[in-house]
Amino acid sequence: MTAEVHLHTHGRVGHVSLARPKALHALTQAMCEAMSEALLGWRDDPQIEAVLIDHAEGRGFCAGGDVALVRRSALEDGGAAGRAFFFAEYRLNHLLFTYPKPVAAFMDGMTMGGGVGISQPAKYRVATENTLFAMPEGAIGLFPDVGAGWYLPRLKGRAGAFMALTGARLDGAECLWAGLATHYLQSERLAEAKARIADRPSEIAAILAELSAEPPAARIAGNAERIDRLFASDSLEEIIAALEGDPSDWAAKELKAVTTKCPTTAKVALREFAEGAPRTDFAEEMRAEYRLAARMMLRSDFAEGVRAVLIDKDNAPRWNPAAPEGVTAEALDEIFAPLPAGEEWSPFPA
Ligand code: QUE
Repeated sequence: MTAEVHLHTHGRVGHVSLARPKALHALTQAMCEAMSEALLGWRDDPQIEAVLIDHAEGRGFCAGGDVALVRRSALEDGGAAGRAFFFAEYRLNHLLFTYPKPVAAFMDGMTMGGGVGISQPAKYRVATENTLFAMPEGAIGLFPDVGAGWYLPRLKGRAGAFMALTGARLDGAECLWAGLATHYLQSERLAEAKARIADRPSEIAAILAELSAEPPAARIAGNAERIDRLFASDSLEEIIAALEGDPSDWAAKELKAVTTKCPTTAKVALREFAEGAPRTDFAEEMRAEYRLAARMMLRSDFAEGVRAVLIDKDNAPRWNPAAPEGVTAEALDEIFAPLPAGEEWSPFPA
């Protein structure tokens, strides 16, 4: 057990509350395993009707995963500890995706990476005026994981490709517009919402609807047409050419966002989304993403990206390859290749 996640029941509701405030509740392996153990117990407990996921103290909701540990593992133990973390995290993601009881996730703050993986599989996804939602892995040379290859290509138009390639941060109103959130509440109503759900877990939908607020206008809606047009291709070079050819200030700003991120991350994301879009089995998605994680965590871009963003904070990563043209189809094939038998990801046994 770990003190970094609080696990309680209130009447007929299981409550998962992230409690690692010094790291903005970024997920560790111990947190993932403790959450999974509780969720498996509640799944099979007829006294439990629903589950709530939120953060306990300080700012929320969940900034990602334990990338410092993964980086250390890549440099010091060949990646074994990093793979063990992703294996446990993706099992939690899949358990939530297949959970037979309603889950409500409260994305009241930063919701990045690992936080996306534990909120998107929830039936009810609550955004607030504090929500900042992103898949920013291009900044650290990783790739959009935790099921992003399932969720993002299912968003309308090319919003998913736009988010992965630019690392765009969506606010709560934009999350509601995109379908990443199902409800928008003022954060001051969250305590009442959770208390009423704990009291009447069969009425989650009505409770959230009743406490919902009118969100402000979603800025991204005004850019949807050009997102769909300029990010239409599955080729990174074609997307960059389209942005270069557009005269708007918006395109110039997004071109800079795309071209300062890791080129290998961008090409992996576009292929990941193309392969993930037609899938019918989420376990297949997580098996594919685990292969990507096992390869991407060992590349020098990941050590360099975490150094630049989280360790030295100079925000000046030196990517290798540095340009899209340097990322070959052969290099991608190696990143996407199956793992040796016995090393592949698998979900919890049914
Ligand atoms: C891109 C990312 C991550 C990030 C910053 C990026 C990420 C992640 C964290 C993070 C932040 C605070 C912590 C922590 C991790 O930051 O995935 O442990 O305390 O986990 O620009 O992908």
